Amino acid sequence: MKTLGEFIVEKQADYPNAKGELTGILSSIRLVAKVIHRDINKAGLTNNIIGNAGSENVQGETQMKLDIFAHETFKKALMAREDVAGFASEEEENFIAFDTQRGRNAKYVILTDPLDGSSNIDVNVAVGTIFSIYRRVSPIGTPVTLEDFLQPGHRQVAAGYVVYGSSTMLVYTTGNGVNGFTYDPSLGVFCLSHENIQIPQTGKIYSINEGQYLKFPMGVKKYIKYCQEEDKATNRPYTSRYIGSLVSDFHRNMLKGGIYIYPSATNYPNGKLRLLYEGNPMAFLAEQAGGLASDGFRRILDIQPTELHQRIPLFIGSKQMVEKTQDFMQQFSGE
Ligand code: P6P
Repeated sequence: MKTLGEFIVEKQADYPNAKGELTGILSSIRLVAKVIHRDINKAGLTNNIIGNAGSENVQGETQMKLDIFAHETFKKALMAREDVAGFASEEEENFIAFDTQRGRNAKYVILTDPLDGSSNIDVNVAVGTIFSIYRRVSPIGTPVTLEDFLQPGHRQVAAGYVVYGSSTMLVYTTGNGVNGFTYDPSLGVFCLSHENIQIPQTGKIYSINEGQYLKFPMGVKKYIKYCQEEDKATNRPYTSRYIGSLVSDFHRNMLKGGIYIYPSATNYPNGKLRLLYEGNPMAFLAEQAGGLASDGFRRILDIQPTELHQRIPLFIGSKQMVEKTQDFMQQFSGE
């Protein structure tokens, strides 16, 4: 049994000039995952941390108490080690520069959705934490700038998620494949349980909120009907699974194959999900596992961000399934 800590140190040896900062960041994330795991698993017992906080985030979405708790936990863990120069979160309008001497001299910035799918907590459905790490582009020794966060996804140095489900798992990549670690609360360690995850090239599961069907572009409507047609040669009709939690739907598709789609819609002209701390990290993981992520036309990782919280349509999962959606989007574009 190999622990996450042993794995990180072992892999650091692959980067001779590494000074351990990325290792330090991953250790902070490991701690954050343990703390959030602990409190999510008590959510039903201690009412002071479930339900909404009576506030809204930058997107105008109601913040759940655990959203804010997860965000504050992440911020404190990063500030304690100062291995990052800056931090951006779904729960905070602007990025945070760690403007101390150690912070200014740090090489990396991190972006996170501290608790994705949090509206599901009160009904005991799995939720997740998503993170994305870049090397800063502004000069070392100065406070970070917005430019450090608005980098295309192909420049990520690491990305991952924690899924707080029937078990808590941390899944991440540093650009050399994807590995999954399952948390053993009795020992307080994450153990390597899913080495070198490879997403099947095709699958039988599609995840989309079909209740919004009438609002979707024609290409998406045509693809949904394609999934439902009878065709044994291509294993159709597919199975529809939609948990309402990106991390959970994506994690299942990573292991079993499948596609998750949150397209543009008349009520979400640019989609609902955010490019920087949902689309990009999941796209990095998908491609590292042999899958693909697109906005329906372009590779997610090639998109040049313009705003910290910008939204993006997301088609992500098994490579052949994402490519099929791109064919439909191309064929029916403009309809
Ligand atoms: P809808 C959760 O709010 C989230 O960002 C994803 O985790 C999830 O897949 C999606 O939104 C659900 O959105 O509009 O289908 O309820």
